[in-house]
Parts: sequence; C-alpha cells; structure tokens
Amino acid sequence: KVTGPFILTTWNFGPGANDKGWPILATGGSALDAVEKAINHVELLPDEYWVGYGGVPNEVGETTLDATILWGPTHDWGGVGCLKRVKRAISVARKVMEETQHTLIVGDDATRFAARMGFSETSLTNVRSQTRWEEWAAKGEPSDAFAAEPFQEDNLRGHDTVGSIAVDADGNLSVGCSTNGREFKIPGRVGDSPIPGAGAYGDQEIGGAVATGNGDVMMRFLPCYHVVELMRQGMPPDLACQAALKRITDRGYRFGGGIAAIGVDGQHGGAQTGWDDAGFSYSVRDASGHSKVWVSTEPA
Ligand code: SD4
Repeated sequence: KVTGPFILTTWNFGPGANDKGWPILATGGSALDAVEKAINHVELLPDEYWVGYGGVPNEVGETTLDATILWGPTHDWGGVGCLKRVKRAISVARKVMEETQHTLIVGDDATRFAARMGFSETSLTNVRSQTRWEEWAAKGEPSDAFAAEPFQEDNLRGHDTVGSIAVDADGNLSVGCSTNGREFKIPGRVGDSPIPGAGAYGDQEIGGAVATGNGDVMMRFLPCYHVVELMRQGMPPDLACQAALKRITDRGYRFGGGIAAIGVDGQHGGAQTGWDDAGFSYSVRDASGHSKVWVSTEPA
C-alpha cells in the first residue's frame, strides 16, 4: 500500500535536504521536484566536500560530478557522468531525462549539453578543495586508484554521496543521487552514482534504494537493483540492504559502503559495511515529522 508523501535522504545533510523537499510534497507537488530540490541543496553547500561545488578534485585538481534521477511513473532516467563546471548536476540529469531520449551523457559533452539547456558554467573549486588538492599533489604520487586489485582495503577516504527517495501525494516515486565520487580519482572516472541499479534504483510499484561508498566496487554488483528486487519478493528494506552488501563481501571485497531503502509503503531501512566507526545515517521526513536513523548493521 502506498503511504506517501515522504522523503528520505542519506547522511548528515539528510534533514536539511529533506526540509527543501518536504514543503513541495506537503503542498501536493511532485516527488521529482522534491528530490531535485533536496539534492540541489546539498550540491550548493560550499563546505560539503563530497557533493557538487567545492567537492573532491580528481588527480589533476578538477572537480567532476556524477548524478542520476528517476521518474517512477514512466521509469524514465537521466544522468550525467564526469560533468565539469556546472554546479547542479542533478538538474542537468533531469534535463537529460526530460528533454532527450538518452539516459547518460558524460564529460565535456555533458557540460556542453548543460550549456545548451541554459546552465551557466562556473568553477567547482573553492579554497578548501584547492588546498586539499595542492597538499596532495605536492607529494607527487599518482592516484591511489592505480593500486593493485582486488580491493581489499577501503581506499575511499571519506564518503557523503547524497541520495534521495520520495513518494508524493499522488503515489509517484522519484529517486536521485549526486556525488563527486572519489578523491584524486583518475580523470574520466565515472562511479556508481549515475548508473541505474548501481548508485540508485527505484520501481514505482515497490520503492527505491540509494547507495554511498566505494562505487568502484559497488557498481560491479548493481546493489540498488538487488535491494529493490528483494523488496519486490517481500523482504523488508533493512534485510534487503544487508543481503545486497553481503553479496559483495561474500566475494571477498572489503570496502566502505552503505545503502538506504524505502518502500512505497513507507517502510525503510539500511545497512553498511566498513563504517562501524564513522557510521552511516539517513533521514526520513513525512507528515509525522523527522526521523534520523543510524545504521550500524554489518551484513551477517
Ligand atoms: C562513488 N559512490 O562515486 C560514490 C562515492 C560516495 O560517499 O558515495 N561517497 O564511488
């Protein structure tokens, strides 16, 4: 049974993001608008090092963005990968979805597409991201993404991808996520976040899931698709998230990652691995108010 409206957003900026999305939902607006505005809020925060403006630079000091968005009723997706010099990646992703037949546009061509859609080009670097990069570059080492595989360590130093899932008063679902990905990544690297099923997934009939963490590992397993399919079979969201992460750890991967999921019935849950110390959280806003959930469960 669909019990919207509600909005779920990952991490500590979740409540602030939900506060941007909730008024849209509470006044009969669409889940798509709510997810876009919630994520825009995080993308524009200058101190948020992992999303949007001021975010983690790549190996040559440039910040590039990945994002995707779903509109549940039509199962239409739009995404950008390695987007440069445009702050609101989720809004460009929405243009890909609404204005084109494509699902993913990448790199400089994504920037040119954004310009065509009326977005202005601007530097994504601020003092903090520039300083972090200069300190790292002074060591003269290549990106740690050149390290030998398989990944046995969590070499994603930090985390904070924003993922939002909303259901509106009409029962329609939207899911989105936006990130800078990975610090000092090799130029051109695209992570899990703009890939449907990897960084985010949703099904209008079932609900949605959003992932954060080491996308280089997680995208190999389409964990968000996995979660939604398990929920389709009746598994509660927390157990579904645990099972999707277990599929990855069972293959020997040791990494940092978290997934949060919510059904169209409003039941939500999450799981994480490798983040016992730092923890992983998500927040939900609905008519009854806010709730914040700390996820400590490792996959069994
Ligand atoms: C990525 N999954 O590009 C993203 C990074 C992330 O919290 O989630 N950080 O790999």
